[in-house]
Amino acid sequence: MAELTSLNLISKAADMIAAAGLTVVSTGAGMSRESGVRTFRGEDGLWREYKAEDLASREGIRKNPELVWEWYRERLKACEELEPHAGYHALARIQNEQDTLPVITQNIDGLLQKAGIRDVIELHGNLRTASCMNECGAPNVRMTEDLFKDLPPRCTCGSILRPDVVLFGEQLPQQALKRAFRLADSCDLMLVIGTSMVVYPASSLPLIAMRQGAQVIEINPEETPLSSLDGTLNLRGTAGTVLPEIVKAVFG
Ligand code: BV8
Ligand code: ZN
Repeated sequence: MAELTSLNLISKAADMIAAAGLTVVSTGAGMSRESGVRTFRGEDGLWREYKAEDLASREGIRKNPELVWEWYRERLKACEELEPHAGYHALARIQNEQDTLPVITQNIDGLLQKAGIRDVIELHGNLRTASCMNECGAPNVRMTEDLFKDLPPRCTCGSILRPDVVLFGEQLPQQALKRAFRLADSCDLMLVIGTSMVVYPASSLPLIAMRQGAQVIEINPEETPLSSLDGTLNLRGTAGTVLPEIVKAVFG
């Protein structure tokens, strides 16, 4: 019976995607789990060893520049070596078939772009560049291997560099955030994939969508605060398995 229900859920999700005018995707760290990127809160989560604020914050960089830069070097290396899994290619297929599928992401790993997915809205920045901690005006620098020769990497002015990710306590890039809010406010359907719905303001997007009448499909092996809301269709599974099944049901 359980098998049957999940098949029904897949075909229900497929019908919703086929019928929706504008579908928007919102992804968190779980979307990259099957590509080998560690999540933040899972059993092997990055934050098992460290507290988020101790690393992904200005305070953390000031207090522990070497540790924070070691952490980002490890994550950058992982992102460069890892490949997008079948769930990413499924999203790319929906985008190609429906020619619009804006993808909002909290992730900084660049895997969406690596899968050829266009129209990616990076709410929390990325690991492509780094800039001066003291905002001296020097141009930002590309995050390449030689930047990590001596840790922490320094700006031409002598201050420490920081990766161009959004650190805790920092405002999100205004353009990206405004567009994300507009999309949440106007979509017919939001696919929410692999987020624990803890970090704000990204976590408010599915709620804004639901409030204006959009349907929400959550793809996550675990419950989140979104799961129990009336407007959520819960697909209790992983991105790498569920997304390809939905795409097969929609496009054959
Ligand atoms: C801001 C970049 C305001 C860096 C990141 C108290 C209450 C509420 C809010 C706050 C508060 N105190 C402070 C705040 C605000 C704070 C916040 O939300 N804190 C949280 C911890 C409570 N937010 C901020 O500071 C933001 N800025 O609000 O600015 C402001 C206004 C004016 C002036 C100045 C400032 C900035 C937040 C951005 C922080 N940067 N990332 C980096 O990555 O190193 S956050 C980082 O953590 C990620 O980007 C992501 O957002 C978050 C992790 O969450 P998830 O992606 O959801 O990942 P997680 O591991 O938690 O969950 C994974 C999920 O996947 C799980 O559900 C799991 O079941 C599922 N999963 C696992 N495997 C799979 C899967 N799903 C599918 N398939 C699988 N295979
Ligand atoms: Zn500088």
